[in-house]
Amino acid sequence: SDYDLVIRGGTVVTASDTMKADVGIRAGRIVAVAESLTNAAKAIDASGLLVMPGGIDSHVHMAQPAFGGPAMADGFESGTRSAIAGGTTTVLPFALQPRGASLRASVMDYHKEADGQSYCDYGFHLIVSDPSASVLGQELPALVADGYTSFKVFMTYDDLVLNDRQLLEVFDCARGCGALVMVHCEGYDAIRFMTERLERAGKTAPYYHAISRPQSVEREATHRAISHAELTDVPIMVVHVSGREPMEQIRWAQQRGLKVYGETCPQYVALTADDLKGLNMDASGGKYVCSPPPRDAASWEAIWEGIRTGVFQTFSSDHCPFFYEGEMGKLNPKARTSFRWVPNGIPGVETRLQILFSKGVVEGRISLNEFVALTSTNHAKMYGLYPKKGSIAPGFDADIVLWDPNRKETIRQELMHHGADYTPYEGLAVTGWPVMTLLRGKVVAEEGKILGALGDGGFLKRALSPYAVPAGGA
Ligand code: DUC
Ligand code: ZN
Ligand code: ZN
Ligand code: ZN
Repeated sequence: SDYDLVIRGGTVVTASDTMKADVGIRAGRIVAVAESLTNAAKAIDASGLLVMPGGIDSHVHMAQPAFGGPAMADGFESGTRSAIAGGTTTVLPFALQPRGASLRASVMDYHKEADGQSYCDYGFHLIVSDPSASVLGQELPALVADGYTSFKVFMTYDDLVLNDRQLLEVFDCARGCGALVMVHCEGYDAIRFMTERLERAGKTAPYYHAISRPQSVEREATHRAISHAELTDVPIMVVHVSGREPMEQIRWAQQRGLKVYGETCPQYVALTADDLKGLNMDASGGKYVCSPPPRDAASWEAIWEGIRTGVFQTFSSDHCPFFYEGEMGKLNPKARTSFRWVPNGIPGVETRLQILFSKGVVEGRISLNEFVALTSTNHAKMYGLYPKKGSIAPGFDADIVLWDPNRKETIRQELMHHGADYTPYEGLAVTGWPVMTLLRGKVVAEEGKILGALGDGGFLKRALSPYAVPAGGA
C-alpha cells in the first residue's frame, strides 16, 4: 500500500486554509493531502470532524521543584498523558537552573525525568536564575547550540529574580547566540511591598494574591523589559500576559518596530480575580492562585483584542499544577497563613484547546485558521520546530487532532488525565472537543482513553528561532 494510514473525509484546517481532504501518512509523516487517497493499509473515518495539527503547548511546567514549597502535581508521565488527552502532541516545559547550579546539570535532571517517560514529544526551554560569567560565557551558548534555543528569565520571585543589570547581560548573551528570550514581567519590589503591607493588615486570604500584584505591576515590568530589549537590540517574548495594560505596552513596542512578541493563556479569558475572592483559607480561592493573577471581564476583552489584532502570537496553557488538598496541597499549613506561601500556578494543558475553540471560534471571535495558528503553528515557528511540527502538509510529522466542533461538554475533574486533584475550569461549558490524537501517525488517545505508550514521546532538538534575529541583523 501507498500509505500506512489515511485519515478520510474530514475537514483539514491549517493556519492558512480549510479544505475537504484526505491525509496520507507514511512512516510517521504526512506524505499527501489530496481530495481522495486510496491504497492505504488502514483508514480512519473523519467525516464530520476537523483534522488539525496537534496542539503545541510552548509553556508548561512539569516535574519542576517549587522552592521550599510542595512538589508539582505533574511529572512527565501524568503531564504528557494529560496533554495527549487534550489534543496536544508537543510540549515545551522548562528546565530550571537553581541558583549556584550548572545550567547543563539542571537540563540533565529534566532529561532524567522526561526521557522514556513521556506520551508526547517535548523540548526544553531553560530558566536562567544565575547568570554567572561561566553560564553566559560558556554554558548557555553551548546549550543553545545543542537545541535548547530559548530560555526564560524572571523579574520577580526571591529564588529567580534578575536585577536590571543581569537582565541586560542575559539579553546581550541571547543576542550573541541567537536564543529567544521569554520574560516573566512582574516587578519584584512592588510585589514585595504590597505583600508585606497586606500581611500587616491581616489581609492574607488567596484573594489578596491578586491585590498584591495588580496590572500596573505587570505593566511596569513589561515596559522595563521592552526598554532593555530595545537597548540591547534583542527580540523578547512576553509570556502569560493578563490584561489590557501589559498588552498595550507590547502593542506600543510592536508599533515602534521592536521585535516584542506576546503570549496569553486560557486563565486570562476564562477566570477572574473574583474566583479568588471573599473566600477564606478553607474555601476554593486557592485553586486559582497563579501569576500573573486572572483579572476581570474587561481584561478578557482586552486579551481578545490582542489576539484578534496579532499582538499575541501564541496561546499557551502555562500548565503549572499543584495539589489543592492534602499534605502536598496549596492550602497546606504554611499556605493557610498567607497567600504568599501558596504556590503560583494552575493546571490547564488538557483544556487549552477546548477553551480557545469554544470562546474563540464558536463565539465568533477568531477563525478556525487563527485557532490553529494560536494553538500550534505559531508555537512551532516561534520556537524552532517549523516545518517539522505545526501544520498538515507533506513533510510534517503526522501529529494530528481529530476534533468534533459540535460536541458539547462540561469541563470537570473526572474527565482530566493530569495529576492534580482539581481543574480550575470545573463546570465550564464548552463546545468542541478532541476525539482522537495522533502522534507521528500513531493513535495515542481516543475519546479520553490513552492508547499510546509511555516513551512514545521523544526529545526535540530545536533550531534557532527565526523570530530571535535582532532587528539590526544577526
Ligand atoms: N510563572 C509561570 O510561568 N508559571 C507559573 C507561575 C509563574 O510565575
Ligand atoms: Zn549567548
Ligand atoms: Zn512566569
Ligand atoms: Zn509558566
